[in-house]
Amino acid sequence: MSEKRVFLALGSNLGNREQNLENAISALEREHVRVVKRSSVYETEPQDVADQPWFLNMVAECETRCFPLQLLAVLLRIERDLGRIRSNAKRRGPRVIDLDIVLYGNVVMDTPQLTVPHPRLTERRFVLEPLLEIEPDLKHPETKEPLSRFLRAVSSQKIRKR
Ligand code: A4P
Ligand code: MG
Repeated sequence: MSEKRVFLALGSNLGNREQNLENAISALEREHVRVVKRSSVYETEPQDVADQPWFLNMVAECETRCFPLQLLAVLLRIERDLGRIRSNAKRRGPRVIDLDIVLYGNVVMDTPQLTVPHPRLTERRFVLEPLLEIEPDLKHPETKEPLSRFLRAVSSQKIRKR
């Protein structure tokens, strides 16, 4: 299988957030997910969750030979290795590291384990802004709309470049 271009969103709002992002990037490289571009790191107001510390978020453009579900398994393993604890009580709780597949080439899929593009991509400034920082002309693979079109609607969400 040829190399696929994927965009991953990284987030952390627990512990040494900066270090957690760095550790995740190093772990990806060890797993043959080659990071070709990385956005700035942004400090971002929590969305859709109450009473949580602000996040550090960034997006990494990567090349990999992993199929989508293989890539997801790699991400879940890295989250676990970096000390993310999953429990029902803590769903959507503060996390050491969250790794999401934002885009996987032009793949569109919706299965119980994995939805690509990420279903909340267009509603989240903390994903859109770093994504468009590294690839300003990206289009939604399903609708072909320029992703930049969605920025205006999320402009009230507070984020700042580090
Ligand atoms: N899953 C499905 N699609 C994907 C995908 N494209 N990428 C499944 C990654 N995973 C995907 O994820 C639960 C399951 O989603 C995975 O096991 C996988 O099978 P999770 O990371 O355990 O769940 P979560 O993150 O606690 O909940 P959820 O609903 O996925 O939340 P989100 O959407 O990830 O949001 N605010 C700021 N400022 N910055 C943030 O980073 N993050 C969240 C979490 C909320 N608010 C935030 C931030
Ligand atoms: Mg996640």
